[in-house]
Amino acid sequence: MDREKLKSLTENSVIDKLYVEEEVTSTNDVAKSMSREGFKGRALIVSELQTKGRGRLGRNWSSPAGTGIWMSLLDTDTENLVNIPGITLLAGLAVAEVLNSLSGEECARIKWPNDVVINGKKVCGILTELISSGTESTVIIGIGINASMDEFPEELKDKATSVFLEIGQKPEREKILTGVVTKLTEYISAYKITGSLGFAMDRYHSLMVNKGKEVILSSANGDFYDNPYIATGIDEEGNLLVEDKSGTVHTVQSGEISVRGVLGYV
Ligand code: BT5
Repeated sequence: MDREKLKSLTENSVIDKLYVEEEVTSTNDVAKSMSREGFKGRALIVSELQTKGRGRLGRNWSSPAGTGIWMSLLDTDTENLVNIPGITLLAGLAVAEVLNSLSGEECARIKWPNDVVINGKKVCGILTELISSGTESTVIIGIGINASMDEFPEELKDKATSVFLEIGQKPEREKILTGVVTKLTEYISAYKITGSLGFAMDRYHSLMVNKGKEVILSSANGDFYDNPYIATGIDEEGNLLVEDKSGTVHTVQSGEISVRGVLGYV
């Protein structure tokens, strides 16, 4: 990552601090340490390689060197942040919009709650974490975007893709990163002011890949519900709305449930 090409982020006060690293365990871990050491403000940590990239629920995030955008945005100004899952949705929206403006088409879609997909495969995953100590808290938004890899390890082949494989150009990672961080910080400001996702709802719904589709819900402890449901959209807090066979609408929170399509991942 070329630090020079990212300097507009600090010059335009989108962020207060920029850390460009060669190798870290996880950019979210670096952000956590900074928060514990008393950092105040908004910082971006980006690394060429993560040796222990993390997904949700302790899952692994493959983060090979030089081919992806592995980043965390840390924000200690959380007083007016009503709802952390909403931030994940805004991050997905920002990534999908930036990838679509790069490709000139609406090919990138959001799979609620934390994936961005192109042609049914995952190009980006998001891990939002909240660190609290006493009355202070910090939100850490970890975003992984597969940028220029031309192949994936066996276990990810069917599920993962990259901007290069789908859009056909080796993207300038700094350009995507600058676009995503600029958009995301604007969205977070709007979210803090309005206290709701209302301002982003129409755009979110137009890019939501599972809207109007049959979905299968499953919980972490293996309980299954009355599947399949129809995903009808999100509410202003970012919960998923699903309709069961009798037409009753249920509200699903992101922490408690996995969602997949009837025929597979999407
Ligand atoms: C996620 O978790 O999708 C969140 C991923 C967040 C990664 C970023 S990178 C910067 C920051 N630092 C971190 O340590 N993490 C964040 P989840 O929904 O649990 O999905 C994880 C699953 O995605 C894995 O179990 C694999 O099946 C799959 N996977 C792993 N690596 C992938 C990759 N590079 N591309 C696509 N899918 C991947």
